[in-house]
Amino acid sequence: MTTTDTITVNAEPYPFEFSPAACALLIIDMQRDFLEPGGFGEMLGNDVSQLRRTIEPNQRVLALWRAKGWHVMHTREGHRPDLGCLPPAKKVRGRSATTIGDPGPMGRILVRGEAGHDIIPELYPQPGEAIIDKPGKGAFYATDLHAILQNRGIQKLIVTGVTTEVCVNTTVREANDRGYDCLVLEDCVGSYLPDMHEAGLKMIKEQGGIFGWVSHSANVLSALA
Ligand code: TIU
Repeated sequence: MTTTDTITVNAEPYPFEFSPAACALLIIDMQRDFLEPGGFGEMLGNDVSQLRRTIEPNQRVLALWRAKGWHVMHTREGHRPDLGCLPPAKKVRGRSATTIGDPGPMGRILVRGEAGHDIIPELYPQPGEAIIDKPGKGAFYATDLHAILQNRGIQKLIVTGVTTEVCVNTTVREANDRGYDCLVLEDCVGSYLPDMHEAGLKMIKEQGGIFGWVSHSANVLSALA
């Protein structure tokens, strides 16, 4: 198999085709503050086990992409230490006593450079894998993701990470409007809220794949076997 060969993955609403040279694995916000017990997510009362079930399947897909030498990119949601890129509306939303920028269980919450903001060790980026720091839910807003993808000739994205209905969904919608085809792997994305996870996947694949495709990591692995 060469990087220009076309690979077909069984998916909904119909098979997803990609050539590895023009496709990136985009792992969304697998950050300690969202996933680890004792982090910001759990502090807000969320069940982090719903996100932690995505770690192993992500490790399998990531290991494969690395072994092949294909494009891997990671994102992190967070803000400058001076909070200059934190909209006041985002700071106060939720009326929580402790919010973004405040001291949290793993450093200042969602602030770049803090321990909780970083990616979990299980999926830690390797040199050469782009890390996109984003202030919003979508990975395209106020980042150089689109420029990097264009410069590398990437047209298709395999999207994993958290959470299904928030940062994954927003990123897939942003990508779709910019002309990218996205395949979301249902076992590699997760939400604190199982019903929102299901709804988030449905929204992507309904209406003929209105925002993209949905499949399972096992289908990607078998397509490459
Ligand atoms: N990464 C991401 O999805 N950020 C969130 O705030 N997600 C929630 O589900 N809250």
